[in-house]
Amino acid sequence: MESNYDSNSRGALIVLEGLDCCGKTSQSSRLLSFLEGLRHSVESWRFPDRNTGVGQMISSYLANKSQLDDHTIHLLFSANRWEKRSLMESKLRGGTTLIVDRYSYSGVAFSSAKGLDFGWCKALEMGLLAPDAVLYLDIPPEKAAERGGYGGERYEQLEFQRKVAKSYQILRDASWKIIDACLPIEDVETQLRKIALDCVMTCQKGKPLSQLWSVN
Ligand code: NYM
Ligand code: MG
Repeated sequence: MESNYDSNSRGALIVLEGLDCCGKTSQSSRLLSFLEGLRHSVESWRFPDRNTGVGQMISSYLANKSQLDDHTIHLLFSANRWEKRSLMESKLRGGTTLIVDRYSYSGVAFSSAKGLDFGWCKALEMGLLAPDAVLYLDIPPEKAAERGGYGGERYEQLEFQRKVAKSYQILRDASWKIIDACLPIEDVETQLRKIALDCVMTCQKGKPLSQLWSVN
C-alpha cells in the first residue's frame, strides 16, 4: 500500500547563533512572523529559557546577582536545554517548526572562551536534538560593540566576545549558513527567510530527527 503520508514529516529545528548584539533576537521574531504569515505552525524559543527554575539561576548569574563556578554554570546552561528536550521533540514530531535563539553552540562557544575544555563542553550536549539548520549571524566583535546594545550582563564585553567569536569559528562546520550580520536588517531577513523556508519544506516532506553531534 502506497501512502502520501510520510511518518517522518515534522517541523524544522532552526537555530540562530552569534555574538551578543548580532541581531539574532530581532531576526527570530521577523522569521516567526514570516512563517506564521505562510500559515506554518511555528514557535519562537530561546536559550537560556529563563522561565524554568534552572533558567532563573542562570538569569541571576548573568545579572551578576550570584556567583557560580564556571563548570557549574556550564552544567546549568546544558541542563536548561535537556529539560526542554522532550517538549522540543514532541513539538517537532507534531509538525511545529521551532526557531531557536541560541542552542548548544552558544553553550560550547561561551564556556570554552572562558577556558573550559572544548570536548568536555561538547560532551554534555550529546543526545540533544540536532538542528536542521544553524544560521550564524556573523559580525565582527567591534561592530557588535558599536551597536551599543550590551546590557551590562556578564559576558557582554568586547574582549570576551572576541574569544567567543574564535570559539564559534572552531565549532562551525560546512553545514552552517553564515550570514553577514552587518548588512541592512532587511537583507539579512531576506536571506534567513529563504534558508528557513527551504528547511521547513524539507522537514515537512520527511526527514528523520537526529542528535548532536551529527553533521547535517
Ligand atoms: N549563553 C547562552 C551561554 O553562556 N551558554 C549557553 O548555553 C547559552 C544558551 O548567555 N551572553 C550566554 C550567551 C549570552 C547570555 O543570552 C544570554 P541572550 O541570548 O543574550 O539572552
Ligand atoms: Mg545578550
